[in-house]
Formats: sequence, C-alpha cells, structure tokens
Amino acid sequence: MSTNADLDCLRALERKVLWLSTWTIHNANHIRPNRDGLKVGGHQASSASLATVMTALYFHVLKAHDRVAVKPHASPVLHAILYLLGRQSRDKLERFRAFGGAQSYPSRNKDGGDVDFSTGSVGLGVAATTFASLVQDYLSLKGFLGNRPIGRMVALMGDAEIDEGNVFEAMLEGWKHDARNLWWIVDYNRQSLDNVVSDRMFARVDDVFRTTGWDVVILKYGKLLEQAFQQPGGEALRKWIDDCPNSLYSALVYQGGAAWRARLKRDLNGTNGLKALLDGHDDDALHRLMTNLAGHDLETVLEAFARADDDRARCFIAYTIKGHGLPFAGHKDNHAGLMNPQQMQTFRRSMGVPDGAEWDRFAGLDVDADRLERFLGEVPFAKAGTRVLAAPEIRVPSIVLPRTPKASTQEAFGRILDELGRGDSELAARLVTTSPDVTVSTNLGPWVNRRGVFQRNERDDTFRDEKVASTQRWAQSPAGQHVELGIAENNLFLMLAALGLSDRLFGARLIPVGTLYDPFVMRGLDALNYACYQDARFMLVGTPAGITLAPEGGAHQSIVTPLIGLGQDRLAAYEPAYADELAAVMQWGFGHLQARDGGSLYLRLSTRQIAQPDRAPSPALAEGVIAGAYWAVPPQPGAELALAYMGPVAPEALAAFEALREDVPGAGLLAVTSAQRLSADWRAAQAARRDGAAESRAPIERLLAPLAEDAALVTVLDGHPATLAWLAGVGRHRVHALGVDHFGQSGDIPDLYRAHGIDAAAILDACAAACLGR
Ligand SMILES: Cc1ncc(C[n+]2csc(CCOP(=O)(O)OP(=O)(O)O)c2C)c(N)n1
Ligand SMILES: [Mg+2]
Repeated sequence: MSTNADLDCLRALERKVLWLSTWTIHNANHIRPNRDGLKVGGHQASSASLATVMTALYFHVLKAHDRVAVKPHASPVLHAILYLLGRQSRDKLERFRAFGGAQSYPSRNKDGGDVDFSTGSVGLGVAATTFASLVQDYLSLKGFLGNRPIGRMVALMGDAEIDEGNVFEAMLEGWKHDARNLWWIVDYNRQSLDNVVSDRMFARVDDVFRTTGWDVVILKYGKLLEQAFQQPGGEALRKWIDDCPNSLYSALVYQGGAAWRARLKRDLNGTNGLKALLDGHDDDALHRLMTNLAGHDLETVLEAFARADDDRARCFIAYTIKGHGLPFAGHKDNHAGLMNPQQMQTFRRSMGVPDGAEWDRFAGLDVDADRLERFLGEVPFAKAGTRVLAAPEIRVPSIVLPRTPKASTQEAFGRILDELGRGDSELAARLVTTSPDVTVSTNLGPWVNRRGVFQRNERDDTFRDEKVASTQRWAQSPAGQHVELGIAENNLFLMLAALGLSDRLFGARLIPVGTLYDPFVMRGLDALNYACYQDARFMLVGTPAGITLAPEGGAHQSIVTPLIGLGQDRLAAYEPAYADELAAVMQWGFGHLQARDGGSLYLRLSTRQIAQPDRAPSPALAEGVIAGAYWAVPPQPGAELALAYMGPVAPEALAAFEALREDVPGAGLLAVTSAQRLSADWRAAQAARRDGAAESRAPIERLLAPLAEDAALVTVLDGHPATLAWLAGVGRHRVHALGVDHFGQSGDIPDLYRAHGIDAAAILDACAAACLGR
C-alpha cells in the first residue's frame, strides 16, 4: 500500500523527534534530583513510546483542521515536533517544566495554539475528543461551520487511561450520538505508572470498542517481524511472542539481544528454522527484530493511517515499548526514569549529535538539511497559520421576567430560557443546552419543547405520533438545540468543555448551558475543573440545591458546592435568591462567557418558592447583584450589626431581621448573590493596594464601610458556613457564620432549617449572641 509519504524524510524526523524530546527532558533544570543525585521525574520512557506514531501523524497525516489530545507524558514529543515545524521556540524547550517554559503536560492556554486539548488528568483528554466530534457535527449540521472542512478528532492515549471510567462513559455516549471523525490511538506499551498492565484486561479492550461501534485496528508487528514470520520457524516465533506475558516481554526488552537469544533457544528448542534465524542476527539485530513492534514501525503506522480514510470512529491499538530506543526500554520502573549521564552520552553518540549541536534541527541525520527544510515546509499541519480560531461576540437581548408574587430561582431559570426560545434572537440560535437525564426536572422542558433535541438523524416523537398526550414534545433532528446525555455527570462537563471551546476549536460560537442536580457537581468535579482549566465557556446550572430540597433527603442535598463555587478558577459562582436577581445575572452572564477576560458561570438554584420583592429592575440593583451583594436594608452609619444571607434562606433572614430591628434599629441586611465575586474582587483590591493603588476598594469593602469598627456580622446560607465566614477579614468584624455542615436528611423545610440552625429563630439567636459578644 502506498502512503505517498517521503519515507527518508519521515525516518530522519522520527529520529530527531526522539532525540529532541529526550534531550529536552534531560536538559531541563527543573527535574528534581533523586537520592543518588540523578534527576528523575522526566518521563523520558513514557514520552518515547509515541515518537513514531506522532511523527507519522504530525508530519504526514494531520490536516490543519484536525484536533488532537496528546497523552500527558508525550508532551516533550509534541514540543519537539512543533519545534521542528518552527512553531515552538528553543527558549521554551530550554525552560521545559520551568516557569514560563514549555509545560510538563500539554496545555491549551499555556503552550499556545498548537495544543488543542489540555491533558494531564488521565482519561479526560481522550474523552474530550468524543465530545469535540459531537460539537463539530452539531455545528456542521446547522451550517455554522461555513466552508471550514470537517476535521478529525484524535486522541493519543496511554493504555492505562482505559482504566478510567470516564473513558467508557464517553464511549457509550459517543455511540448513542453516532460520533464520527474520531481516532483514538492507544499507546499500548503495556506499562502504566507503577507496573506492567494486566494481559487479561487488554484481551477484552478491543471487544469493548467493537461493541460500542468502533472499528478496531490492531498494530502489532512491524515489517521486520512480519518478514521473519514468513521464514522457516517464523510461525513458532509469532506464537511465542503472541503468548509471551507482558512482564516477560518487557524484561527481555530491557535485557537486550543476548537475553532474547537465550530465552528463544530455551523455549523454542528444536523448532525447525530457528537456528538459522538466530544465527542470521547478531545480538543488536536480534534485539531490533524482537522489539520491532508496529507502533515503532513508521511504514506500518503510515499504511494503517492511510487505509483509514472514512469517517468511522476508529481505535488503533499500537503495540509499543515504553522507552523504545533508550537504554531503560521495557523496565517496569522506568515510568519517571531519566538516563544517567553515561547513558545519555551513549545515546547521543548513537544519534550522531555532537556536543553543542543539541538543538540543531538536523544534526546527525542522513538526509540533507535543505531537503528536510523543504519537506517541513510542505507539511499540511504546518500550513495551518494560527490554529486558535475566533468568532464574533453575540449580542445579548434584554432579559426581563414578568413579576410574580412567588417564584423559585429554578422556575425562573426555566422561564428565561423558554422566553429566549420563543424569540428569534441570535443568542437563542446559538444557545445549546445539555443535561445528564435531568432536563425536565431542572426546568429545561419548555425550552426543549420549543427548540427540539439534537440528533444527527431525524427521529420521530413516537408518543406524539401515537397521539399519547405528553407535555414534552421531543422531536429529534439536526436542528434541535438540546443535547440529551445519559446520567454521567463527567460527560456533562466534558460536553460543556467541548461546546465551550467551539469558537476557538471550530471558529463558530455557541452559548452552552448545562443543568444538573447540584450535589452531582461533585461527581464530575475533575471534568468541571478540566473544562475551566481549558477556559471553556459555559453556564452551569446546579439545581435543586441544598437542604432546601427537603423531602428528597440527604443523598440529594448539596452542602459543599458553594465552596466549590468559591474556589474554582475561571468560574463565576452565583446563588441568587430572587427571580429578578437571576435575570440580572443571566443578562450579564451571557456576555461574561463571551468576553475575552470573562469566564464560565455556575448558578446554584433552588426549587423553593419564595415571596418576591416588589421592585422594578434597575441598573443599580443589577450592579449590586452582579458585584455579588447589595444592601436590602442599608445599615445606619456606625451600625453594630449586619445580617448577610445568600440564596433561598432569604425569607428566614428577612423574618429574623424584622424581629431584631426593634432592638438594633440601625442594623443592615445584606443580600449576597455571589460569595465568589465578592471574595475575588476583595483579593484583587488587596493586590492592587500592594501594587501601589492605595485608593483601590472592593465592592464588599465599600459595602461594609458604614458599619461600626466593632460591629458583628451574622451570615447565613443553605450550604457550608465557611462560604461567607471569610467576610470577617474584610472589615475586621466578628462573624457568626450559619449554614449546613452535616449531611441532611428527609423532612420539610421548617424541620430541616431548624435542625441545621438556619431558621429565623437560629438566626435571631446568632444575632443576639453577636450583639452580646461586642
Ligand atoms: C486521574 C489521574 N490519576 C493518576 C494520575 C497519575 N498518573 C500519571 S500517568 C499515569 C499512568 C499512565 O500510564 P499510561 O496511560 O499507560 O501512560 P504511559 O506513561 O505508559 O504512556 C498515572 C497513574 C493522573 N495523571 N491522572
Ligand atoms: Mg502505558
């Protein structure tokens, strides 16, 4: 099979990639010395096993519009390839793993435009490619891609990543949505971090892929071995390798030619043709032969990629050797291994790289530099220009809700989306919602009724066709704007990660909104963190939340999520109490998630119907809501007490406040909508003052300024009390923080609020204690 590849150039580059990646690690100052004074932690072995596959991909197969997730420890290989392509600087490589240098693990935001998906937490980058392929389909079927060609979403994954449940979850979801244009290439080096991967487990893996609709390509033997198998004794040799346990194979790889010879002589004693085969190879040649796995055989790899020319989801299982080409290849302890200086000298000689020429792009290669330069100039991936795309911002229409005497924030959320769905704004056209099987119970139902469910292929709504009455009209078609997911919260966050990068990955903007039950934010936390780490932009709605969910019981009541909101980088967390506050947050939020220096949003909402304040929307109110707090009742100057509440405990706070006003007339009532915003702005103001901007004041500092110096603050929310307890530090006030710090249980709201000490009586008690303690 012809691959039309310039094999001489590719072979030379494969060699250079191995050299440069290994050298980059060796050279890095920031790799810690171990007890013997040697540096460890560099993952030279783990990186090396993908040198061939990545050479084939980046220098021949990939197109500019393809997108790749590179396994964390292959980052030096990626950096080396980009360096050869003139897309990475020597300076960054010299500072590999150091501050400001090339990152240890590929990072979208820190390594620049050629890293499509960050990786590091194993399993997530792999699964992200599935969701990116779904997003690409979504955009393409809606005509949002313009004339941009369809790209392939590629994951280069370690074999141990298969152990991560989120990989399987993504496979099932991908199958349901008929994911295509997807390649997963397993670096089957049969080693993970601690050990050699179980043989038994991998015998099942290709089955799993096939069951979920993948085409599986097994890349096992390279050309040398395939030729040897044709010779007398070859069949026996193949069987011996096929049956060889991973651990024995790895050990022999480490030991080298003489060990192979001894072992084969012993195990295949008497096999016809074996003697000739062994005699025909010296130790080096025998080692080369026995380690000629397909994942290190450039031609075999290129041919396999060339054959895969349709859009089916395809898994390549590439047999490789961890540390191939390096002295510790195959050793089970080599995961974080690094060559010692003598080994490095030997390796350098074998690579033909003179001292001082380590960064030379072509030193030691047997292909002329001009020819290589010309070849590199023609590499399709290099013709990409910038690979970080952009899309214009979408105008946010005015979001107003008709006032109702009572409402819950969750219901208001549903009505806002319903209203957007009814209109014809561009924002509505670009909105895409997604939920892991809680679409209806998080109030997305009306929006979905209007906008439909997304599916590649039109599917009828059987209940409607059979004339069975239902409030849900769920026709599925490419025009649908809701992606219904199975109950796997990891998938929700990975879907949001992919949707929320759509402008930068595909040049078309989407406004993703995802809903889930608030406690299950924790279930997908690593994937949420991953989405934020990549600066994906989305609106996450956790609802219902807290013990306010009363009768549902402790398993469904979230406690810690406000602290997650407080601590998660690039996520603005809000917990409004009233519908008009939510409308203001969403109005601003749809812009924030598009702004260059913006971020994602997390709205913690509730099903509790509470009386709504009688007020018209105003810019001043919106400003306070977005800044994170406003005075519902401003304190008198020098007030000795303020009560701060956040979220659906507003009625309890109001009741307590009314009662205490008689005794503490000047007290203030602070409505907090975002502990996170208050805290972030406070820290920013402190930093600005340290930098000399003496006048800088954060909103919360201005808000608390009228209070007496020795005033007390009582804070309350349906969530962990620490969320607001830090307010003590702002004006050096004493804080009595109320909230929930133990698992909830079934009950009604009055019972549970009483049991957890966040009812009006408990608030009043705390206020009394605070005043007495002055
Ligand atoms: C979620 C998660 N758990 C643990 C780790 C630590 N870790 C880094 S690499 C690795 C094993 C990787 O093995 P494999 O995927 O086979 O990659 P190889 O190094 O063999 O290429 C582990 C456990 C991690 N990065 N992420
Ligand atoms: Mg491995």
